[in-house]
Amino acid sequence: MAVRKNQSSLTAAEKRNFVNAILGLKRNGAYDEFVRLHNQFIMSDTDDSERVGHRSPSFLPWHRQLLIRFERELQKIDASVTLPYWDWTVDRTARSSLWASDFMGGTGRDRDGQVTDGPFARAAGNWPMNIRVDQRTFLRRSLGGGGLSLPTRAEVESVLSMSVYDRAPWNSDSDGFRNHLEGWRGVNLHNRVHVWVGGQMATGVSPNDPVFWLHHCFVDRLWVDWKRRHPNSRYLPASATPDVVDLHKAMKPWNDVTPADMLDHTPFYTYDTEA
Ligand code: CU1
Ligand code: CU1
Repeated sequence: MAVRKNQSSLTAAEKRNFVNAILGLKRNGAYDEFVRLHNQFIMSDTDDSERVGHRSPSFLPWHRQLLIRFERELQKIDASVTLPYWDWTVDRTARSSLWASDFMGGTGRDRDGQVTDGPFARAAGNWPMNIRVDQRTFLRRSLGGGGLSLPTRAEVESVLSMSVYDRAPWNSDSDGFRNHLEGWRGVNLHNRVHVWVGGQMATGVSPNDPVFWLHHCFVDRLWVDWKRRHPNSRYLPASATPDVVDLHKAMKPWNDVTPADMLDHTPFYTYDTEA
């Protein structure tokens, strides 16, 4: 069984294997297909029409399925690899080992945001931006730009304490666990981290930055934590609702995966510190 670990506890070899598997997917084209798919859904997910990946109850199961598929692709290259998670309540500065040159590489340079060290730097030659929203063909970041700070543990706790999964209008206005975690309301957890990293992470082509997977892995882990704290809470909506994915409706673009299929993660993977 695949065990997903905290990125800060990975050995040098585990980091190298993860990076090499990602570079392998970039070379064989599978990586960019994930970027394209993600951007396609960001562009079509809106508050007042069909929404699947974002601004909607299925934000969590949709990204869980995306991560499972990505992790499977990595494992085709190296069966030992699992997705690590980035606990941004703990590793909360640009000096974290997450951003060292043996892993994600660091922030971008002042002039144009270009990441200049690590395996995904332009100079390394292995990380062209093929699926992009502008002409810039290199990975960009501005860690902590704009004076933003990452969410704190207390802020995470305040969101985990919400017992209702989601509520009408089932979009970015909703008052419930999903929308506060996604970040359109309240303290803003998930969205804020995208903006804190900056560069491509603040756009629809955010998976161009490999830290996307570590960020979403932690968001997924928070959903696991929430479920354990609220054993009587359920995914909502439970029945057919216009424009959103109810418990038993398939999530595009996958015709055979519903939120109900994603509620229990343990057939697919577990987290290192689960009780
Ligand atoms: Cu997303
Ligand atoms: Cu995201």
